[in-house]
Amino acid sequence: MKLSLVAAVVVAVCAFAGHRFIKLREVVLSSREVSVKHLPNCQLLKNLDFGAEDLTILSNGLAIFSTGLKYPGMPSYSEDPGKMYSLDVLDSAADPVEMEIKAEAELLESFNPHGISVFIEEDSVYVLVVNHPQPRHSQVQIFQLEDNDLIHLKTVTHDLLHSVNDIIAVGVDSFFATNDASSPNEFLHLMTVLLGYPQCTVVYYSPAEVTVVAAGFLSANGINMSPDGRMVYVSDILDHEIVVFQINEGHHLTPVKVIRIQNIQSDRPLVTQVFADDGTTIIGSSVAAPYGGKLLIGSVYHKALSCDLE
Ligand SMILES: [Ca+2]
Ligand SMILES: [Ca+2]
Repeated sequence: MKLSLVAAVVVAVCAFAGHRFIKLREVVLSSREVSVKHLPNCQLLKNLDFGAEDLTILSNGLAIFSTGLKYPGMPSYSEDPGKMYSLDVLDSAADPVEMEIKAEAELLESFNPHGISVFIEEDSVYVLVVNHPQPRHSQVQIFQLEDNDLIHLKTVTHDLLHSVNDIIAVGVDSFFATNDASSPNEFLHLMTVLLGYPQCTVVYYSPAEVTVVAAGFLSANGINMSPDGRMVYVSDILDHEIVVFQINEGHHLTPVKVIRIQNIQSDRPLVTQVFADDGTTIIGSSVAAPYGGKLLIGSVYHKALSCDLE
């Protein structure tokens, strides 16, 4: 009797492990083959040699890049602190220019920028930057843009903002933020991924209120907002989906749609693929933004690319 119980437990554990193994292969897209699809006139952007994990383009055509991210488990080819660059997308002859950051030495020396977002109020442009001064430590730095300089205004930290990847600003110092790990403890987060137990969150932050507004992501990464400010889009990079949320009162998010990105290499993909590369031109792309017929593509630790959208 005891023996059959042990055998049943062993079979159940093996079945679960097998199921998780197959699921994990799906999560990491282990069997995917990338077929190259290029756009016309793609050019690597000068000066961006250590990644441009995130970028955003203002309505006047000024693109802002966060570069030089050092992230646990990812390659990094520069020991220097991260930098911010800008590029006038409307000037086809222009190259990205380093932005001068006016801040205390401590921030400059440990600057490790990740996701970025811009908020415009009257004539002032505010740039909000996720920063990791140490591994697995997150803060949001708020700057004001003046000419090509970033004037430091404020540092935001909070226990709920523990593994921030990206933000979307809704005020000078209020934003939605994604956590790409369920915990700053690497082991605990890894267990949630291995067990398929989605625990990552989206947090709303304002000086008056900080709250989890959406949860249940395996790894919440990019976040953006519809132009009318009513919808928020969150990409879950391990679940291969984009969840569309409606913003409700109190900034709570109600899911309205999940866009599963599947069959992306087939003739009938559910999303339109405009660019794909096998790593020959750009490795590990993390962000893309269109402007005036151009598409800018950034990467976690490699280069950045400017292409014509057909
Ligand atoms: Ca962003
Ligand atoms: Ca990201």
